[in-house]
Amino acid sequence: MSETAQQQFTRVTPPAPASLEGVVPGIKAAYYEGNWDKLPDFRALKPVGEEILPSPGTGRMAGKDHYGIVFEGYIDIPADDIYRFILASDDGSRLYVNNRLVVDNDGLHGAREVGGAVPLLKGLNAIRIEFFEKSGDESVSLSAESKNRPPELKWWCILD
Ligand SMILES: [Ca+2]
Repeated sequence: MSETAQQQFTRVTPPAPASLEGVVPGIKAAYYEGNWDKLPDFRALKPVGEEILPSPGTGRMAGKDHYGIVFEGYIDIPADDIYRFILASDDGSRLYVNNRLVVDNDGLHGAREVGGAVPLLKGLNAIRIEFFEKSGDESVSLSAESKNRPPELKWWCILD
């Protein structure tokens, strides 16, 4: 565990986790179309479709060019701890945990992993991943590790 993560743990009060009530397995993927060189402001755009995926991935946009995906859901964290998330993508992506930016992997690039650490409480914690693909190869995935017990990433989301 890095020194930065230890310092963050002492400074940051982890937010209260959400409850399991009213959630279903999977993560919500909202699809967007556009030709970008970096992540757009998705909140100002209208999605062209939505579906629930077992975990973050290119879903129904696989093989296409010029698109973006916003993933929203929760992960079930097994114990209070500092978790290091590794966000891999081609092209750019960002990870927000409990509305806080944890990993910035934005820009045009081939498959690239960027990590970031955050203290989390046991239970459901909110995840938002923004991702875009310009052209060529494409991928997006998230993994996590911790000093004690690496979590299996089980995804949950709220149905509209
Ligand atoms: Ca690409």
